[in-house]
Amino acid sequence: MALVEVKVPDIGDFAEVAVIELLVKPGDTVKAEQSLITVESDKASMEIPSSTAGVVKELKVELGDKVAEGSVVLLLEAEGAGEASESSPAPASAPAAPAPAPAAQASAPAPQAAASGPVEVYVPDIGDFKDLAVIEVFVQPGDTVKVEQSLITVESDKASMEIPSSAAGVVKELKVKLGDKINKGDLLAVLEGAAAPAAGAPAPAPASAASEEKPAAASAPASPPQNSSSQASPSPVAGKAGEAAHDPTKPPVGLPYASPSVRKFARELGVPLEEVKGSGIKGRITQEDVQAFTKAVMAGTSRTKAQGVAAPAGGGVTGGGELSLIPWPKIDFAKFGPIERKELSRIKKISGANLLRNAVMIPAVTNHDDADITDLEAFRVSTNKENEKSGVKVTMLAFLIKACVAALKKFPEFNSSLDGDALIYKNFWHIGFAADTPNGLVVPVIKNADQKGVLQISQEMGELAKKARDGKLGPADMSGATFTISSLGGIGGRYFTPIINAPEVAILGVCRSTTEPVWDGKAFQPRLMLPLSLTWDHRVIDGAAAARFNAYLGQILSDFRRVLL
Ligand code: CAO
Repeated sequence: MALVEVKVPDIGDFAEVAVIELLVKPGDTVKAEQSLITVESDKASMEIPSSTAGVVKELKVELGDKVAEGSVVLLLEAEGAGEASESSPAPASAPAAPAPAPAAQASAPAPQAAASGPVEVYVPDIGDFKDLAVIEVFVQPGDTVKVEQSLITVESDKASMEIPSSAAGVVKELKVKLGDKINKGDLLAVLEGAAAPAAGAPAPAPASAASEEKPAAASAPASPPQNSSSQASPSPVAGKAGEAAHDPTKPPVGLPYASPSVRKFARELGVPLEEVKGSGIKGRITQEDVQAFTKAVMAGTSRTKAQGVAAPAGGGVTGGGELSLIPWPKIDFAKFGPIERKELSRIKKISGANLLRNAVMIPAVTNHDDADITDLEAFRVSTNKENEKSGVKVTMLAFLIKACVAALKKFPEFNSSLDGDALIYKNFWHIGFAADTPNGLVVPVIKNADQKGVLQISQEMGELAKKARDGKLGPADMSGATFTISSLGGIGGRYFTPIINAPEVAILGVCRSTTEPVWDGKAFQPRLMLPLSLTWDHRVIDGAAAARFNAYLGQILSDFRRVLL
């Protein structure tokens, strides 16, 4: 066993960065690449990993210390001498820090002076980072942006930062989408009527920097929470977060402020980071804070905003205490046959956390019913024949959206959301529809469906479904839904139990219609029947209202003229 000094690796042009988190202590066993400390500048936050595996002997830094490239972080009793040479800086695998990208060296292409034509915005110098994933897109074509306004957030497993615009203007074209991997010099956007600063692009800002005008996060496949820097002066680290530091009645102060790994941890648990109070330096949210928050919510002593109504004191999901579940089975499947391990897609990870929260937190019930769509289907087919040349195909889902709006207007509590002990009734009808994509489920939203005809809804749905499949949906396309429809009609099946897309309070599942013998009082008639599955939140809706909603929906679908009434 050799004693090695683990040093701060090449962190680009950062002269001094503050140690804001110690992730290990003497006696801990660490793996190579395991994060040891988190450092932060005004441009980015990043975790410094260990250059080698071993046992921590002595920490050489304290919270608040300023470190630079080559500073000794800790002494490690390395596993297997020779693996790491003493006193050597961290290997290339150590996180490269984003270079601060001073204006003069930033934008990859030639600097642009005040311009009247299109201006291209490129990814500035982000140090040695390669292939950073785009996790948030803040703007869309048509938006007006200012110089330095954040356009996207990028993230690796060790750092996160926001990439600002090098120019002001109107976004003509966005060249990146969620999930893309970007590198220095990549084209980000084309602006029109832009005036770029001659000096070039501003430096990437940390994701933690407070950014203005954030789009609302989509609900089901929500944009991952992002952190935010508190501008408060440093304060000593608070004690361990033993208790839930959460009060949903108080407005959040700033945006969540946490390291990339903590934000990832919160996302995996479906914890709304903006509701967690940080106990770290400058109010930074630590992993313990997220754990304490989760414990408190599960124990019923605290609640998230999405939960709305408080669980009775001491009466959590299991009626008191934590969810006393047995541990998840850990099985070595390779013992039974050949296996292959594949990471879940980003969309699956994010939507999975949301689905789990919604499934566990909402007392949901599903009513099944059938609607006679014989005449409606005949009308749809003839409309499509008449409109063949228009290129717009009218789908059953478009009729369903229109029918649901009528039902939501008649039963407004289905178009509401819980807010503590109150209901928010929404006087707008934005209908989400689940879309299956190669990367997972997303829920684009048809806005103001009450003001649109079936043809327009069909056209918009086609465009949104294509955007979804191409991975080009922005947060604005997926936010604001008041009710969701999940249609498996094009695939098959009879009935299913969809999970409510919180903070909505109901969702309609639709399966494949089949011709069935229906008794008309004298004889069986062949009728085309559409299976409906309505899942509803029992805190807001009761069984009778749900049965009435389905019955009314069935009436509309069997005679669509009722929509006019
Ligand atoms: N009964 C019978 N046939 C149906 C039907 C129904 N309820 N709904 C659609 N169809 C038919 C359509 O008419 C179309 O037939 P033609 O090609 O002959 O015209 C075919 O099925 C394919 O329809 P579609 O699925 O492409 O179109 P859509 O408007 O019904 O749905 C969309 C669009 C985006 C919702 C769909 O493609 C999709 O992604 N569905 C999956 C949603 C999902 O995964 N939900 C589960 C969520 S829980 O995990």
